[in-house]
Amino acid sequence: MFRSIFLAWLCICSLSAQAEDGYQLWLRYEPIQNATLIKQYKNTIRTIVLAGESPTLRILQQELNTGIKSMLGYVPAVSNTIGTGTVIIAPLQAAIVKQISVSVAGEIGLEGYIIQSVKVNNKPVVLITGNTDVALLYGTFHLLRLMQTEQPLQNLKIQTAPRFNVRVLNHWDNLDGTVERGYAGFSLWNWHKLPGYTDQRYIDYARANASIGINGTVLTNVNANAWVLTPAYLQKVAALATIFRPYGIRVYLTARFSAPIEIGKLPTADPLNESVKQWWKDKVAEIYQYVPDFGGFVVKANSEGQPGPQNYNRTHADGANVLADALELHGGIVMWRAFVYDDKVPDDRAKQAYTEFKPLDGKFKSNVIVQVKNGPIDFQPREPFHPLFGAMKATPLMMEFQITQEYLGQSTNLVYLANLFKECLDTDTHQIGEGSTVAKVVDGTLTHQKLTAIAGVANIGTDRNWCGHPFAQANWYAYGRLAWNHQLSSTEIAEEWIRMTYSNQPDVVSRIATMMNNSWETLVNYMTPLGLHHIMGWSHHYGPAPWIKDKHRADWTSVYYHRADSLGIGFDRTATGSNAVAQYAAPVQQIFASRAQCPEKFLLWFHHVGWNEKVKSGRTLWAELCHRYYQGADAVKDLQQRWETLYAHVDPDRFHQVKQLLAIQYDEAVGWRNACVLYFQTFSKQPIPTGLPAPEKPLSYYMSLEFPYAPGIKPQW
Ligand code: BDP
Repeated sequence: MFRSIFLAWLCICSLSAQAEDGYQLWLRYEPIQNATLIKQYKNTIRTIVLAGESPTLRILQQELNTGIKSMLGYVPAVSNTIGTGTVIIAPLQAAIVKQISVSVAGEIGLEGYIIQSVKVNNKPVVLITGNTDVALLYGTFHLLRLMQTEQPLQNLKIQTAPRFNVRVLNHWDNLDGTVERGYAGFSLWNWHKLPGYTDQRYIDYARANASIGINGTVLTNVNANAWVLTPAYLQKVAALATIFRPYGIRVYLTARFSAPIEIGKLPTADPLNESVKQWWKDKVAEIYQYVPDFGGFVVKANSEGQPGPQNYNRTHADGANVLADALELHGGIVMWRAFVYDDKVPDDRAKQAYTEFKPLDGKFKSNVIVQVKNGPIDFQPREPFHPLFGAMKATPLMMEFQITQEYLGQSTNLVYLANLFKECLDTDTHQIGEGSTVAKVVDGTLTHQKLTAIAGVANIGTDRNWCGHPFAQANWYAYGRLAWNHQLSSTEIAEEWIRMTYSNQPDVVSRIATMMNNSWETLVNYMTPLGLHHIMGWSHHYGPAPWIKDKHRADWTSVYYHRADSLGIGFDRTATGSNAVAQYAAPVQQIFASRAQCPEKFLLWFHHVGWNEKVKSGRTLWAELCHRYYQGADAVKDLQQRWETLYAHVDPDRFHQVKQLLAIQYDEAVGWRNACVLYFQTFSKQPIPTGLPAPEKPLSYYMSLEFPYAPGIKPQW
């Protein structure tokens, strides 16, 4: 009897209480708890005066209604008269704004906005203004964010404009619905049901992106399929573009370089061939028929087996310029990737992009931007910045970060990537004297570039919570916020996100922020400490596999990168080795090349270090390596303990999800630690330092592990 009453009660509860499934992301608009703020907000937002009418403004109004209803319990009335507590939302050119004395400092462009507390007829009002409706939408999201994070709405004087013109997500989504390096389910784009059926998810996706200022989406994988450029697909692409447009989001596609052959039936894709040129012109004109504000192409050419201009003995510039020519007429751009390397080239992989692209500086058309990964190898847990940043002074370069955690624990590890993004952006390239940070290179200020862009490889899929791991949402969020303003600190961003996603309680915010802030360094320690890189599982990149060797491509093996031998470990990239350091500006070169000055986080990236050489801690390299691995795994235990203290402060659904994932992460961290320490021990021939517990299983056990279910693997049963 008692049991059935209890079950009935459970059922009612689960029906009435909305499950915290993560779908709302950071747009949860939880009711405000602080009584003083409730009063202040209610006084500040009584009515709305909205100048104009457009799909974007309708979205804006809807968002405001949803947010305020949910946070404060009412829908502000829309009015034509201005009184105390009016929020005026109107473009700078509107008559109503011209009457108000708004101070605009410098340019705010088409997307920047102003939020100001002003007086109109002596009545205190809040003004949100900008040059376009999308700017007003961004401003509205900002106002809502201030409330979500419980900030005062008094004396507002905000003016902000994005640091990059183009702020895109790169979806590595295949036309068959799979996602290359996707760990959150399948592709959002349902090519089968489009264009007739447009999923609510597309709208929610656009809304989430607009809330953080992302203004472009590259729908398809860089390993491109030419079919997306055919009319059958273009009408589907057009349906998505129509949904995204009022949110200020443009659609881009990846262009397969051999498309003129594959879908154009031409005998060649040689970029200097007249029929090929014409084919691209016609194709681009056709795309614009479907999508009048099409953003342009992303191209991966002559890399990892993709076709490209070099198949015809032409340069990357020749290739990019043909597409750029076709797009120029319509205002589109080409994002041409510098992620190129070839195992037939006998040089250090870390050097190849620079070697190929640096001589092409100044040879690209003005609507081409070269897309460079943050580091010279490939989205490793930690890399030094890519030497191309600052080196191509006459070419706009854009940043490519990977938000999806291909090499950083996929969707089982809690890793906050803003710290990684910031470390790279804040590094000084010294290319035009001191202060030439990577951020200044890519935001165009260093070399006065007009076209600026940033890309993040998306971590989004059909999983209910979008990103797989509840904390992976923070990486999407942080990417967007940094794309808008790279000067925000990673802590600031984490705290904003926590307040919107979990709680505004200061001690909860600080406890979760501490977990997030330590998470990246922790992962680096248990995976690739001291500058190690690319020692993960073959092809799926899951789990440790420093033993990989003798494969058809040396540059895809682990031994190529760690170079462990009886004397020591690490890749000598100084003048006695591959001399990759020479690709950096002199002051940076000097530091990286010096065994004493090289930051320890990059030690084994640049140096082959003897097992018994001393490092900064006073330990030998071998002892330090072991300590780092153990420290990393122990720090995951610490993350688990910290999460336990949040039990009463986090909803049960997400609490248990994260708890389970942290337990998996701990096992994985211990696995990494044991496998790597035991494997490197076969070279160092030294015991694991006293005090560190010996791995419970022998190396052979870790080497025998297989992961047929690792994401992206096609199992052979
Ligand atoms: C590598 C990924 C591969 C991508 C490639 C790229 O493993 O799937 O195609 O990057 O960025 O890290 O093109």
